[in-house]
Amino acid sequence: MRDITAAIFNKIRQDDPNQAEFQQAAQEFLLSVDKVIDDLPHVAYHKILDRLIEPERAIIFRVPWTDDEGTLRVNRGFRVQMNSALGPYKGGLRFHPSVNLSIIKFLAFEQTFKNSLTGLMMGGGKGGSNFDPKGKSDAEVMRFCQSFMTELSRHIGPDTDVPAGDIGVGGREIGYMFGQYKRLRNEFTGTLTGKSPLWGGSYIRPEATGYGLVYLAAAMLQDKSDSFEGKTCLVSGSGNVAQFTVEKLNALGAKVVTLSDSSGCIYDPSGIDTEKLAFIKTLKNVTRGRIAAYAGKYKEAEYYPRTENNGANKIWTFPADCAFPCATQNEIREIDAKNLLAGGVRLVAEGANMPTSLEGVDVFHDNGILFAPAKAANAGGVAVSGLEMAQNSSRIQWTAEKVDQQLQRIMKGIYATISETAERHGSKGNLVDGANIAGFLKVANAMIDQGYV
Ligand code: NDP
Ligand code: 2IT
Repeated sequence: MRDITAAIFNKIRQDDPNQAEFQQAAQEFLLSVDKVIDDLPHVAYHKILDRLIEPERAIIFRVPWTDDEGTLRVNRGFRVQMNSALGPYKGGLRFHPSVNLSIIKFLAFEQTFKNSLTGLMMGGGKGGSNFDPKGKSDAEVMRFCQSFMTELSRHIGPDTDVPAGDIGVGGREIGYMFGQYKRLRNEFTGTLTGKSPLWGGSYIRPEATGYGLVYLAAAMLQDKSDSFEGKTCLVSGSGNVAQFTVEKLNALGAKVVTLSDSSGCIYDPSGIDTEKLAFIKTLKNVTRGRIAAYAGKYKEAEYYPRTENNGANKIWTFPADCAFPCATQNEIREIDAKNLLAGGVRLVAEGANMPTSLEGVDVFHDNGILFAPAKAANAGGVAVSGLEMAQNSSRIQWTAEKVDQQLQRIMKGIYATISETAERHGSKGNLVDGANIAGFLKVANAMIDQGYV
């Protein structure tokens, strides 16, 4: 790295030595920016990197709630308002026991550049809690969401900060949080996205991340005069992003043979068709069961409980053409990337945020794999959130067809932007560089225009 980028990275390591995930996201970003920084003396002059790595605001708060036995429980809540150069802070809320400041900061940092790539006017933010929704009753989830929103409501608003869903936060949680926000503020505004289309949500928002991921990957294939027809695909996770990734891959003629959750994965060589996907949606969204039940119902499928098999993740060992990690960060490490190559994979597109380690990404780049990084590939979700904000501001609702058309336009535009940017800066085919540089330049120029704030 050049002196200026190395100094920033060292500062992060010194100031926040325990924030491994934030360091990883920042390192990946800085390695790309390093390739252009010599041509951007004004960016150095205005100390853009020094300012970008520091959240505009980070809020940490206590969330007390009562379980069904009447016992008081206490969780920790977070909202990191990373950057508002391009619009109100925008980004999801994650409820998962692993949530800490490092994870929320890395997600808010990524979100800033992802939102920039969508072309919509949104800054970057992220929040959440170490609350674990698994095994909790609806009433417990509601009381938690109400307590969480009671504090969060002081910091958000339709022109200030607009949260949405992420891991552990779907339509149910957004509904409870919206209800509490409305009650506290006595106003019905678009302060959260991912609402039900019955009361202010956008059509296609639930589908948007998975559909958008496949639209972007299809554009990559089209560039090589190829398509999804007849391709075998690995998808990890089994939540919101994974489900609609499978749905769109099936629609485009591909065959999906895997899904997973934190307990293990299933391999179904005959393909997860529409009927089987409907079973997954009920299992995960309604009865909130485990993926192992799939192999109980469909005898052609095998279930593999999660084990630490030399550090390798079983799901990436099956033969396929394409892989879509849609569960969580660092689910593809170096050994997994090598396993994917050995299994014949030629395209990897990230549905989850930072699912591939830096070493894993190097394996893909060194071997000419078509690789789409998260901040471009999964931007469809937040893009339709931006369209939900636009619909809320004008108090109208667009048809599903109109939103889907806009989503396709945005994802094709993102692919064009990042591939052209990579080529222009001497990194042809390296979409990590393309996404980081394109996302960064827009935020940097906006920050310069707005002075030292
Ligand atoms: P969901 O909660 O709907 O699903 C998450 C899935 O990932 C579940 O199958 C879950 O398994 C699995 N998972 C979660 N944590 C872990 C873990 N530590 N180890 C292994 N498996 C895990 O979340 P989403 O589908 O919304 O999110 C998935 C990914 O996509 C995340 O990285 C998120 O940040 C990203 N994303 C989401 C967007 C959205 O619009 N929702 C937009 C852009 C990105 P289990 O049930 O066992 O926990
Ligand atoms: O990571 C993400 O982009 C999301 N979880 C969606 C954010 C949003 O505001 O819709």
